[in-house]
Amino acid sequence: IKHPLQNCWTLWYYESDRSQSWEKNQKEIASFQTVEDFWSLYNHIKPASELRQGSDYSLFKKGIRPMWEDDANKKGGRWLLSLERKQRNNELDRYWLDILVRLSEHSDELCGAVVNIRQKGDKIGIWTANADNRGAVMEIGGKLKRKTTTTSTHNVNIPGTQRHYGQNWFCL
Ligand code: M7G
Repeated sequence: IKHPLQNCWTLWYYESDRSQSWEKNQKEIASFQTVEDFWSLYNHIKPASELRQGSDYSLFKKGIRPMWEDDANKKGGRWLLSLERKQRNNELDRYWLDILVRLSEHSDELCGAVVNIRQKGDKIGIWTANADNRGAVMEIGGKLKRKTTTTSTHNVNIPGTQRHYGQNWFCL
């Protein structure tokens, strides 16, 4: 007997291809709804640290696209964990897996999580459902922070081109 999760989740993979729009480069890989199916998917794919630079994995509840335009994300925000370049070797995969297995703990308040593999430094984002629900947002951030060795928490308004993220995105 398999152990069901509270939600069905979908894994997406983004690979940069300049001939196509950002949205078209987001590819749905697979969905799962049990602990066992999560592990068989996880064991089958490359670890995030081995993806090509510029790629992302996103894990979102089934039916939510990993983009800010989706209705489920519009009112949300994100916690962002910015890693240093050297952390790709020994910490990135551990942080990402830890976040994946704990996503369902807050499933009402979370939409998903994203890992960006970038030359300038990898990032892990936790996308929350409603940035006005400050209590839930802070609780999620607190748990995330206790698990990782990052610097202090502060609000950010992401400037310039990323203004679409809105003012409700947080930085850890
Ligand atoms: P990123 O991949 O989140 O981070 O955003 P990066 O700057 O470290 O690479 C890069 C670009 O991808 C953005 O400036 C947007 O053009 C596009 N992009 C990223 N996200 C998350 C979205 C999204 O949710 N919707 C759309 N339409 N474009 C996005």
